[in-house]
Amino acid sequence: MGRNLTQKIISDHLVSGEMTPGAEINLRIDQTLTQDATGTMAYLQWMAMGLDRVQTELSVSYVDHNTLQMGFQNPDDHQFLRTVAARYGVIYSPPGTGICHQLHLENFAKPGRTLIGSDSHTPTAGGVGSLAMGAGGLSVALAMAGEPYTIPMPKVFQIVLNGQLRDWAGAKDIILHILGLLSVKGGVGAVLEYTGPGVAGLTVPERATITNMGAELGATSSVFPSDEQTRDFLERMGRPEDFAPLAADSDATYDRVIEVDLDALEPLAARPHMPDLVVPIRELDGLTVDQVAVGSCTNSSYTDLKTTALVLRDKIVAPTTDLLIAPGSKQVLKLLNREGLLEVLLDSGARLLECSCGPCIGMGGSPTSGGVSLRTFNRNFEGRSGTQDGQVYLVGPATAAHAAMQGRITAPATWGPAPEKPLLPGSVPSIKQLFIMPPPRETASSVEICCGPNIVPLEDFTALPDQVHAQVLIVLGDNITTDHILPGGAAVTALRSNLPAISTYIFNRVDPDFVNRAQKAEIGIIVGGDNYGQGSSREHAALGPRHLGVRIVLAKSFARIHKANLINFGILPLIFTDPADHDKITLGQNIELTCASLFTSPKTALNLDDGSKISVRHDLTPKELEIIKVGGLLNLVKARKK
Ligand code: MIC
Ligand code: SF4
Repeated sequence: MGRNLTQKIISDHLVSGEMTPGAEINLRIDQTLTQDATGTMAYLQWMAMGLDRVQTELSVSYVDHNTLQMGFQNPDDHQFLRTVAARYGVIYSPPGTGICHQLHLENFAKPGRTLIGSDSHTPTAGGVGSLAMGAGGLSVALAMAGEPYTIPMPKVFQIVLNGQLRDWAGAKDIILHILGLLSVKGGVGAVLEYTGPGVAGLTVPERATITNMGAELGATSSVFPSDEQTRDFLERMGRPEDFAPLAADSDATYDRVIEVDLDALEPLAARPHMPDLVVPIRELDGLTVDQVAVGSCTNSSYTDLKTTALVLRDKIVAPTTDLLIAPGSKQVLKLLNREGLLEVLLDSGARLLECSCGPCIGMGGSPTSGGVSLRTFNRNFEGRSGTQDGQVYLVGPATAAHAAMQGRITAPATWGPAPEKPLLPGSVPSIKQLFIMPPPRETASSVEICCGPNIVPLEDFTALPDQVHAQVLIVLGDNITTDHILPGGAAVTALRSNLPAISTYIFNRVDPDFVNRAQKAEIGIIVGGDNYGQGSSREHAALGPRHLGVRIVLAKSFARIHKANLINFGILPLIFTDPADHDKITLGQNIELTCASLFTSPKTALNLDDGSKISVRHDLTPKELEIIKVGGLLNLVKARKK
């Protein structure tokens, strides 16, 4: 029987396990990436493993999230990351070089390779046919140690693209359309594999926009075949030797088939405050726009910024609107400069930001109180922009540029004829010299690792007691994001290397009394709804609660990366047997659980202090149970080394 592309890459990298959806598989990982906000923790964990040199084909440490350097904490992090990279054989990308996913796509991603990254948008590399997945920092550290990466074998959804994009519709509208169809949890447990006649017409930057936002569907990964577009892109990037053709067999089968008619697509937006609240732009006609931001790992390629520039050529941004532009990499910036487009953007009144994540994670660029912000980004969760009541709409670059010019959203029918699709120029400037290559193994051992005072080694975590008496610390609804659990923004993100300090921010935007309650209770339990922990890969959303004594999260269902992070740090993810029981639990209630029973049966009962019982279950593998029992994966790794 024919195989789809996902199955081919998985079987090429399968170390053990059965390729049956849901069964545990272990994959050999070729490449890893980290970014600064998750990287310090990842490398602290790597160092705790006591190894000498990374074992992967390629590992890169990018600094792109927090580059503000307000105070010593953040530059100390960068210095730590630079010295760790040199010491252990990792390539270092200094602050200002660009956003990890854009840089990885341009410089390192290869068709058919596996990549895990301590960032949820790592699947961007699926645009060149890598099987790329977001993971917690500890999982990435283990992959750097040469350990296989464990995931449940994903289902594979075939997304058949028919026809071609027309008028002002762009790649962002394809993925927004799919988000509208499937919802923010519609991709959980699946890889989205793109096929069909519409694929050939999409360039790699367009494909990368689509695979990037597969993360918003909760998908394990998203992947495009490697074809003539891929060859063309890799040639322009100066690395033709990295091309390899790759496609599904013609008789491949899939777990689900979703057809998308590209001819019928029009510019779309995701309304506040979820990426799946998708509406046509024409329905937002007339909405006043206070801020427009173009950039992020979703839409910061040269072609995205060229689209923006073509709309703004000889035009001026509306006086009531602030236009921010963050190019995805220095290569993009150099190209814009070389092609005369930087001048177009600057002359229009756009503000040029550093090549970094910037406003996407609240590093400056927050909108006004209650202000409407149109962003070419991938997440519009409440408060993520840094303005709690900011109204963030996710759009493509063409919509963003028109709104910046008009100061309001206008119907695409009034925009006039769309320009020809922008393409990368034939020759592209290299920025390879900006990556700091690690010294050879023989000299690397003499590199001194600089560890500033805000960098606190990870504490030891205790094993799970057989019997847990816990207090309900918070009861939450569906789709709680990791931004709810631990906000981004400059002030909080500067503390990513200091667990005791950052833990004081857990749930602070949702319930400012949470930390206080958690500190008083000896052991805590968090109660969530469906898709608990969607969004980022930040381990701190598991580590913080663990530091505050949380040992159980009971939810209707979990997002993949966050669930793995909970397990990695010894927090038990339990599921309601009957989701309706969620409403029976109240804040402050005490519960009792015989954890020992979970090791013999996946079902058990929670005893509530009003005398009632609630049936709960887990879907953990024997290995995951063992990790939780000993108090976390690092404990297990250390125990095995002894
Ligand atoms: C995000 O987009 O939410 C982030 C910031 O890139 C996170 C990582 C982090 O919190 O450091 C992600 O997507 O994993
Ligand atoms: Fe950076 Fe935003 Fe992309 Fe996260 S989603 S990696 S914060 S640009």
